[in-house]
Amino acid sequence: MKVLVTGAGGFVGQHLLNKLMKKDNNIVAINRKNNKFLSSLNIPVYETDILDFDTILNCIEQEKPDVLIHLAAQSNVGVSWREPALTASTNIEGSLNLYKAFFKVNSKGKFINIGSSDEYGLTAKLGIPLKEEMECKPQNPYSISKYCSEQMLLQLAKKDKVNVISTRSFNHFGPGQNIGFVVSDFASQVADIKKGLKENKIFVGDLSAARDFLYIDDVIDAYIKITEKEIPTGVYNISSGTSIKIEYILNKLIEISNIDIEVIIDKNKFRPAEVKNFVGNSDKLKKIVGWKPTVNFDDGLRKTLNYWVNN
Ligand code: A2R
Ligand code: GDD
Repeated sequence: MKVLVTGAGGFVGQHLLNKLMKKDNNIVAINRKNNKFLSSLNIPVYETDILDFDTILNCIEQEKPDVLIHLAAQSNVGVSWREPALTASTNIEGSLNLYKAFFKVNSKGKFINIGSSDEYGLTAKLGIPLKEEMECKPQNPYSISKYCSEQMLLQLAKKDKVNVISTRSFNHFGPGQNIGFVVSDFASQVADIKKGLKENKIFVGDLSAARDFLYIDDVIDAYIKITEKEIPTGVYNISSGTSIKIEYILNKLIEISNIDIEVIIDKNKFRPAEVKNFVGNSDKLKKIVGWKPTVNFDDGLRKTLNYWVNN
Protein backbone atom coordinates (compact mmCIF):
# COMPACT_ATOMS: atom_id res chain seq x y z
CA MET A 1 0.00 0.00 0.00
CA LYS A 2 1.30 3.49 -0.81
CA VAL A 3 0.74 5.98 2.02
CA LEU A 4 1.28 9.73 1.75
CA VAL A 5 1.78 11.54 5.08
CA THR A 6 1.56 15.34 5.41
CA GLY A 7 3.20 17.11 8.35
CA ALA A 8 5.55 14.12 8.32
CA GLY A 9 8.34 15.92 10.17
CA GLY A 10 6.11 16.94 13.08
CA PHE A 11 5.71 15.20 16.45
CA VAL A 12 3.09 12.68 15.34
CA GLY A 13 4.54 12.40 11.82
CA GLN A 14 7.91 11.13 13.01
CA HIS A 15 6.38 8.52 15.31
CA LEU A 16 3.96 7.45 12.57
CA LEU A 17 6.66 7.11 9.91
CA ASN A 18 8.87 5.06 12.22
CA LYS A 19 6.00 2.60 12.67
CA LEU A 20 4.83 2.60 9.04
CA MET A 21 8.39 1.95 7.84
CA LYS A 22 8.54 -1.23 9.92
CA LYS A 23 5.55 -2.55 8.00
CA ASP A 24 5.36 -3.45 4.35
CA ASN A 25 4.38 0.03 3.18
CA ASN A 26 5.50 2.41 0.50
CA ILE A 27 5.78 5.80 2.19
CA VAL A 28 5.84 9.30 0.73
CA ALA A 29 6.19 12.42 2.88
CA ILE A 30 5.11 16.02 2.52
CA ASN A 31 6.88 18.46 4.79
CA ARG A 32 7.16 22.22 4.68
CA LYS A 33 10.90 22.40 5.12
CA ASN A 34 14.03 20.31 5.08
CA ASN A 35 13.99 17.88 8.00
CA LYS A 36 16.89 15.80 9.31
CA PHE A 37 14.72 12.88 10.36
CA LEU A 38 12.98 12.65 6.98
CA SER A 39 16.27 12.99 5.10
CA SER A 40 17.57 9.98 7.03
CA LEU A 41 14.77 7.77 5.66
CA ASN A 42 14.99 6.33 2.21
CA ILE A 43 11.64 7.73 1.01
CA PRO A 44 10.47 10.47 -1.37
CA VAL A 45 10.03 13.75 0.52
CA TYR A 46 8.22 16.70 -1.09
CA GLU A 47 9.11 20.00 0.56
CA THR A 48 6.08 22.21 0.14
CA ASP A 49 3.50 24.31 1.89
CA ILE A 50 0.07 22.69 1.78
CA LEU A 51 -1.29 26.05 0.65
CA ASP A 52 0.61 25.56 -2.62
CA PHE A 53 -1.98 23.57 -4.59
CA ASP A 54 0.07 23.07 -7.76
CA THR A 55 3.00 21.46 -5.94
CA ILE A 56 0.67 19.26 -3.89
CA LEU A 57 -1.10 18.11 -7.05
CA ASN A 58 2.20 17.44 -8.76
CA CYS A 59 3.34 15.28 -5.82
CA ILE A 60 0.09 13.30 -5.77
CA GLU A 61 0.06 12.86 -9.57
CA GLN A 62 3.59 11.49 -9.46
CA GLU A 63 3.15 9.24 -6.43
CA LYS A 64 -0.50 8.11 -6.77
CA PRO A 65 -0.98 7.17 -3.07
CA ASP A 66 -3.70 4.77 -1.92
CA VAL A 67 -4.05 6.48 1.46
CA LEU A 68 -3.38 10.04 2.56
CA ILE A 69 -2.83 10.69 6.28
CA HIS A 70 -3.22 14.41 6.76
CA LEU A 71 -1.34 15.56 9.88
CA ALA A 72 -0.05 18.95 8.71
CA ALA A 73 -1.63 21.72 10.74
CA GLN A 74 -1.10 24.74 12.89
CA SER A 75 -1.61 22.46 15.87
CA ASN A 76 -1.14 24.74 18.86
CA VAL A 77 -4.17 26.17 20.67
CA GLY A 78 -2.17 28.97 22.34
CA VAL A 79 -0.67 30.05 18.99
CA SER A 80 -4.13 30.02 17.37
CA TRP A 81 -5.20 32.94 19.61
CA ARG A 82 -2.25 34.98 18.34
CA GLU A 83 -2.43 33.77 14.71
CA PRO A 84 -6.10 33.05 13.93
CA ALA A 85 -5.83 33.79 10.19
CA LEU A 86 -2.75 31.58 9.74
CA THR A 87 -4.49 28.85 11.72
CA ALA A 88 -7.61 29.11 9.56
CA SER A 89 -5.79 29.11 6.22
CA THR A 90 -3.44 26.24 7.12
CA ASN A 91 -6.08 24.05 8.70
CA ILE A 92 -9.00 24.75 6.38
CA GLU A 93 -7.62 25.78 2.99
CA GLY A 94 -4.63 23.43 3.30
CA SER A 95 -6.93 20.46 4.01
CA LEU A 96 -9.19 21.37 1.08
CA ASN A 97 -6.19 21.57 -1.26
CA LEU A 98 -5.14 18.07 -0.27
CA TYR A 99 -8.67 16.70 -0.62
CA LYS A 100 -9.04 18.18 -4.10
CA ALA A 101 -5.64 16.95 -5.33
CA PHE A 102 -5.94 13.50 -3.75
CA PHE A 103 -9.37 12.59 -5.09
CA LYS A 104 -8.61 14.10 -8.50
CA VAL A 105 -5.95 11.41 -8.83
CA ASN A 106 -7.51 8.52 -6.89
CA SER A 107 -11.29 8.55 -6.35
CA LYS A 108 -11.06 5.08 -4.72
CA GLY A 109 -8.44 6.19 -2.15
CA LYS A 110 -8.79 6.80 1.59
CA PHE A 111 -8.29 10.28 3.07
CA ILE A 112 -7.57 10.29 6.82
CA ASN A 113 -7.98 13.75 8.30
CA ILE A 114 -6.60 14.26 11.81
CA GLY A 115 -9.03 16.37 13.81
CA SER A 116 -9.30 17.22 17.47
CA SER A 117 -11.35 16.53 20.60
CA ASP A 118 -11.18 20.28 21.08
CA GLU A 119 -13.92 20.51 18.41
CA TYR A 120 -16.48 19.47 21.06
CA GLY A 121 -15.70 22.67 22.97
CA LEU A 122 -18.45 23.69 25.38
CA THR A 123 -20.26 20.36 24.98
CA ALA A 124 -17.49 18.87 27.13
CA LYS A 125 -19.02 20.79 30.05
CA LEU A 126 -21.70 18.07 30.23
CA GLY A 127 -18.99 16.13 32.08
CA ILE A 128 -19.82 12.83 30.39
CA PRO A 129 -17.67 10.91 27.90
CA LEU A 130 -18.09 12.66 24.56
CA LYS A 131 -19.53 10.69 21.65
CA GLU A 132 -19.25 11.47 17.96
CA GLU A 133 -22.94 12.27 17.52
CA MET A 134 -22.88 15.01 20.20
CA GLU A 135 -22.97 18.63 19.12
CA CYS A 136 -19.67 20.48 18.64
CA LYS A 137 -19.33 23.98 20.11
CA PRO A 138 -15.66 24.87 19.53
CA GLN A 139 -14.31 27.73 21.64
CA ASN A 140 -10.95 28.80 20.19
CA PRO A 141 -9.55 29.57 16.71
CA TYR A 142 -7.75 26.20 16.52
CA SER A 143 -10.78 24.04 17.27
CA ILE A 144 -13.03 26.19 15.08
CA SER A 145 -10.62 25.62 12.16
CA LYS A 146 -10.50 21.89 12.85
CA TYR A 147 -14.28 21.57 13.04
CA CYS A 148 -14.67 23.62 9.88
CA SER A 149 -12.20 21.48 7.89
CA GLU A 150 -13.75 18.26 9.22
CA GLN A 151 -17.24 19.33 8.19
CA MET A 152 -16.09 20.62 4.79
CA LEU A 153 -14.32 17.34 4.04
CA LEU A 154 -17.22 15.18 5.19
CA GLN A 155 -19.82 17.12 3.22
CA LEU A 156 -17.64 17.00 0.11
CA ALA A 157 -17.07 13.28 0.65
CA LYS A 158 -20.83 12.73 0.76
CA LYS A 159 -21.28 14.63 -2.50
CA ASP A 160 -18.30 12.99 -4.22
CA LYS A 161 -18.97 9.51 -2.74
CA VAL A 162 -15.38 9.11 -1.54
CA ASN A 163 -13.88 7.67 1.66
CA VAL A 164 -12.94 10.29 4.28
CA ILE A 165 -12.17 9.41 7.89
CA SER A 166 -11.89 12.35 10.25
CA THR A 167 -10.53 11.62 13.72
CA ARG A 168 -11.27 13.58 16.86
CA SER A 169 -7.99 12.78 18.54
CA PHE A 170 -7.89 13.62 22.25
CA ASN A 171 -4.70 15.01 23.84
CA HIS A 172 -1.56 13.05 23.23
CA PHE A 173 2.01 13.33 24.46
CA GLY A 174 5.39 11.67 24.28
CA PRO A 175 9.05 12.07 23.28
CA GLY A 176 9.60 14.64 20.54
CA GLN A 177 6.52 16.76 21.16
CA ASN A 178 7.25 20.46 20.89
CA ILE A 179 7.29 22.94 23.74
CA GLY A 180 3.89 24.65 23.89
CA PHE A 181 1.97 21.48 24.84
CA VAL A 182 1.45 20.85 28.51
CA VAL A 183 3.43 17.64 29.12
CA SER A 184 6.41 18.94 27.11
CA ASP A 185 6.24 22.32 28.85
CA PHE A 186 6.37 20.68 32.26
CA ALA A 187 8.81 17.84 31.45
CA SER A 188 11.29 20.14 29.68
CA GLN A 189 11.45 22.45 32.72
CA VAL A 190 11.80 19.56 35.17
CA ALA A 191 14.60 18.11 32.98
CA ASP A 192 16.44 21.45 32.89
CA ILE A 193 16.23 21.66 36.68
CA LYS A 194 17.50 18.08 36.99
CA LYS A 195 20.45 18.92 34.74
CA GLY A 196 21.27 22.04 36.79
CA LEU A 197 20.43 24.35 33.88
CA LYS A 198 17.66 26.17 35.70
CA GLU A 199 16.82 27.13 39.29
CA ASN A 200 14.27 24.92 41.08
CA LYS A 201 11.19 26.82 39.88
CA ILE A 202 8.63 25.61 37.38
CA PHE A 203 6.26 28.03 35.60
CA VAL A 204 2.83 26.64 34.79
CA GLY A 205 -0.59 27.72 33.55
CA ASP A 206 -4.08 26.62 34.61
CA LEU A 207 -3.68 23.48 36.73
CA SER A 208 -7.39 23.03 37.35
CA ALA A 209 -8.10 21.86 33.79
CA ALA A 210 -8.34 18.16 32.95
CA ARG A 211 -7.86 16.32 29.65
CA ASP A 212 -8.17 12.81 28.21
CA PHE A 213 -4.56 11.86 27.40
CA LEU A 214 -3.10 9.09 25.26
CA TYR A 215 0.55 8.19 24.99
CA ILE A 216 1.78 8.70 21.42
CA ASP A 217 2.26 4.94 20.72
CA ASP A 218 -1.46 4.32 21.30
CA VAL A 219 -2.43 7.16 18.96
CA ILE A 220 -0.11 5.80 16.24
CA ASP A 221 -1.60 2.35 16.70
CA ALA A 222 -5.07 3.82 16.07
CA TYR A 223 -3.88 5.67 12.94
CA ILE A 224 -2.27 2.50 11.58
CA LYS A 225 -5.42 0.46 12.16
CA ILE A 226 -7.51 3.14 10.41
CA THR A 227 -5.02 3.04 7.52
CA GLU A 228 -5.05 -0.73 7.16
CA LYS A 229 -8.68 -1.65 7.80
CA GLU A 230 -11.78 -0.85 5.83
CA ILE A 231 -13.62 1.91 7.66
CA PRO A 232 -16.72 3.87 6.66
CA THR A 233 -16.61 7.62 6.04
CA GLY A 234 -17.28 9.55 9.25
CA VAL A 235 -15.94 10.93 12.51
CA TYR A 236 -14.06 8.75 15.02
CA ASN A 237 -12.96 9.63 18.56
CA ILE A 238 -9.52 8.45 19.66
CA SER A 239 -9.45 8.68 23.44
CA SER A 240 -8.55 6.84 26.63
CA GLY A 241 -11.91 7.31 28.34
CA THR A 242 -10.25 8.80 31.43
CA SER A 243 -9.81 12.43 32.36
CA ILE A 244 -6.53 13.45 34.02
CA LYS A 245 -6.01 16.69 35.91
CA ILE A 246 -3.18 18.90 34.69
CA GLU A 247 -2.15 19.27 38.34
CA TYR A 248 -1.67 15.48 38.53
CA ILE A 249 0.77 15.62 35.59
CA LEU A 250 2.82 18.32 37.28
CA ASN A 251 2.93 16.52 40.62
CA LYS A 252 3.78 13.18 39.03
CA LEU A 253 6.67 14.63 36.99
CA ILE A 254 8.06 16.34 40.09
CA GLU A 255 7.67 13.10 42.06
CA ILE A 256 9.47 11.06 39.36
CA SER A 257 12.31 13.62 39.27
CA ASN A 258 12.77 13.32 43.04
CA ILE A 259 13.68 17.02 43.37
CA ASP A 260 12.12 19.81 45.44
CA ILE A 261 10.61 22.21 42.92
CA GLU A 262 8.71 25.43 43.60
CA VAL A 263 5.60 25.77 41.43
CA ILE A 264 4.82 29.25 40.10
CA ILE A 265 1.44 29.89 38.53
CA ASP A 266 1.92 32.19 35.55
CA LYS A 267 -1.32 33.95 34.57
CA ASN A 268 0.19 34.71 31.12
CA LYS A 269 -0.04 31.00 30.38
CA PHE A 270 -3.82 30.94 30.95
CA ARG A 271 -6.05 30.73 27.85
CA PRO A 272 -8.62 33.46 26.99
CA ALA A 273 -11.30 30.73 26.93
CA GLU A 274 -10.84 27.33 28.49
CA VAL A 275 -13.08 24.29 28.59
CA LYS A 276 -11.96 22.70 31.82
CA ASN A 277 -12.59 19.03 31.36
CA PHE A 278 -12.55 16.68 28.37
CA VAL A 279 -13.19 12.95 28.33
CA GLY A 280 -13.99 10.87 25.26
CA ASN A 281 -15.76 7.67 24.37
CA SER A 282 -14.00 5.73 21.60
CA ASP A 283 -16.30 2.69 21.39
CA LYS A 284 -17.09 3.42 17.74
CA LEU A 285 -13.45 3.08 16.67
CA LYS A 286 -12.82 0.15 19.00
CA LYS A 287 -15.74 -1.76 17.48
CA ILE A 288 -14.81 -1.11 13.86
CA VAL A 289 -11.01 -1.52 13.87
CA GLY A 290 -10.39 -3.37 17.15
CA TRP A 291 -8.16 -0.65 18.65
CA LYS A 292 -7.61 -0.11 22.36
CA PRO A 293 -5.02 1.91 24.28
CA THR A 294 -2.43 -0.11 26.19
CA VAL A 295 0.17 2.30 27.61
CA ASN A 296 -0.04 3.20 31.30
CA PHE A 297 -0.21 7.01 31.71
CA ASP A 298 2.54 7.27 34.37
CA ASP A 299 4.87 5.08 32.26
CA GLY A 300 4.28 7.47 29.36
CA LEU A 301 5.23 10.42 31.60
CA ARG A 302 8.44 8.63 32.66
CA LYS A 303 9.43 8.02 29.02
CA THR A 304 8.71 11.64 28.12
CA LEU A 305 10.73 13.00 31.06
CA ASN A 306 13.63 10.67 30.13
CA TYR A 307 13.51 12.03 26.60
CA TRP A 308 13.87 15.61 27.87
CA VAL A 309 16.64 14.66 30.30
CA ASN A 310 18.59 12.98 27.49
CA ASN A 311 18.04 15.61 24.80
O1 A2R B 1 5.74 24.04 11.06
P1 A2R B 1 6.62 23.02 10.34
O2 A2R B 1 7.31 23.59 9.16
O3 A2R B 1 7.51 22.27 11.28
O4 A2R B 1 5.64 21.90 9.73
C1 A2R B 1 4.51 21.45 10.43
C2 A2R B 1 3.45 21.07 9.42
N1 A2R B 1 2.81 22.27 8.85
C3 A2R B 1 2.74 22.48 7.52
N2 A2R B 1 3.16 21.75 6.47
C4 A2R B 1 2.95 22.25 5.25
N3 A2R B 1 2.31 23.44 5.02
C5 A2R B 1 1.88 24.20 6.05
N4 A2R B 1 1.26 25.36 5.81
C6 A2R B 1 2.09 23.73 7.37
N5 A2R B 1 1.82 24.21 8.61
C7 A2R B 1 2.26 23.30 9.50
O5 A2R B 1 2.54 20.27 10.16
C8 A2R B 1 4.70 20.12 11.15
O6 A2R B 1 5.55 19.27 10.41
C9 A2R B 1 3.28 19.52 11.15
C10 A2R B 1 2.58 19.65 12.47
O7 A2R B 1 3.35 19.05 13.45
P2 A2R B 1 3.16 19.37 15.00
O8 A2R B 1 2.91 20.82 15.18
O9 A2R B 1 4.28 18.70 15.71
O10 A2R B 1 1.77 18.67 15.33
P3 A2R B 1 1.48 17.16 15.75
O11 A2R B 1 1.41 17.08 17.22
O12 A2R B 1 2.37 16.26 15.02
O13 A2R B 1 -0.04 17.04 15.25
C11 A2R B 1 -0.44 16.23 14.15
C12 A2R B 1 -1.94 16.43 13.96
C13 A2R B 1 -2.32 17.91 13.71
O14 A2R B 1 -3.30 17.92 12.69
C14 A2R B 1 -2.92 18.36 15.01
O15 A2R B 1 -3.84 19.40 14.87
C15 A2R B 1 -3.55 17.07 15.53
O16 A2R B 1 -2.65 16.04 15.14
O17 A2R B 1 -3.71 17.07 16.93
N1 GDD C 1 0.53 24.17 26.84
C1 GDD C 1 0.39 24.37 28.17
N2 GDD C 1 1.46 24.82 28.90
N3 GDD C 1 -0.79 24.10 28.75
C2 GDD C 1 -0.89 24.28 30.09
C3 GDD C 1 0.17 24.75 30.88
C4 GDD C 1 1.41 25.04 30.26
O1 GDD C 1 2.39 25.44 30.89
N4 GDD C 1 -0.27 24.81 32.17
C5 GDD C 1 -1.53 24.40 32.17
N5 GDD C 1 -1.94 24.08 30.91
C6 GDD C 1 -3.26 23.60 30.52
C7 GDD C 1 -3.92 24.32 29.35
O2 GDD C 1 -4.54 25.53 29.78
C8 GDD C 1 -4.94 23.25 28.91
O3 GDD C 1 -6.05 23.27 29.77
C9 GDD C 1 -4.21 21.93 29.18
O4 GDD C 1 -3.12 22.26 30.06
C10 GDD C 1 -3.69 21.24 27.94
O5 GDD C 1 -3.00 22.18 27.16
P1 GDD C 1 -2.25 21.74 25.81
O6 GDD C 1 -1.25 20.70 26.07
O7 GDD C 1 -1.76 23.00 25.15
O8 GDD C 1 -3.40 21.02 24.97
P2 GDD C 1 -4.81 21.52 24.39
O9 GDD C 1 -5.84 20.68 25.07
O10 GDD C 1 -4.97 22.99 24.46
O11 GDD C 1 -4.67 21.10 22.85
C11 GDD C 1 -4.00 19.89 22.49
O12 GDD C 1 -4.90 18.83 22.44
C12 GDD C 1 -5.80 18.85 21.36
C13 GDD C 1 -6.68 17.62 21.50
O13 GDD C 1 -7.77 17.98 22.30
C14 GDD C 1 -3.25 20.05 21.19
O14 GDD C 1 -2.36 18.95 21.07
C15 GDD C 1 -4.14 20.05 19.97
O15 GDD C 1 -3.38 20.00 18.76
C16 GDD C 1 -5.03 18.81 20.06
O16 GDD C 1 -5.92 18.78 18.97
